[in-house]
Amino acid sequence: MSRPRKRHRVVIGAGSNIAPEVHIPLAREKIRHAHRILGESDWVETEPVGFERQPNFINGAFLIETDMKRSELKVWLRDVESMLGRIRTANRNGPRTIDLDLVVWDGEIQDSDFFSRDFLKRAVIQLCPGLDAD
Ligand code: PH2
Ligand code: MG
Repeated sequence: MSRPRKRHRVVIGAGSNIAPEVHIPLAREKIRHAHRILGESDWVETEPVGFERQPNFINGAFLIETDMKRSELKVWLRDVESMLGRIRTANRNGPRTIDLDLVVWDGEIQDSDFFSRDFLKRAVIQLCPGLDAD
C-alpha cells in the first residue's frame, strides 16, 4: 500500500496586466481543478513595479490546500502560466497574461517580494492573519 500524500497549505500570489479580466478567472479555474481553494484575497489594481512603461496590474492571491510537493507545485504553476499564454522575455518585470508565484508554503514565506510589495503582503495577511506577527 502506498502512503497517503501529505496536504500542504499554500498561498499563490497572482498578477496580470494583459486582459486580467480574462486571465485571472482562467487561472482560478485551473487552480480549482487541481487543488482545493480555501480562500481568495481582494483583487486590487496596482502600479507596475520594476519596469514602469506598461499597463497597471491586477493583483491578488489564492489560499489553497494541495497534495502536491513543493517542487511539483512550482512546475505546475509554470505550466499553467504557459497554458494561459505567458511568454517569458528577457524583461523579468515586463507585461504578462498571468504570473503565479508560490509565496507561502505551510506558513513559511517563500518569496522575498512579500517584504517589498505592499499589495502582496496585504493579500497574504488577508488569507493568513497569523503571519502578520512574524
Ligand atoms: N510583477 C512583476 C513585476 N512588476 N508590478 C505589479 N504591480 N504587480 C506585479 O505582480 C508585478 C509587477 C514581476 O513579478
Ligand atoms: Mg511575480
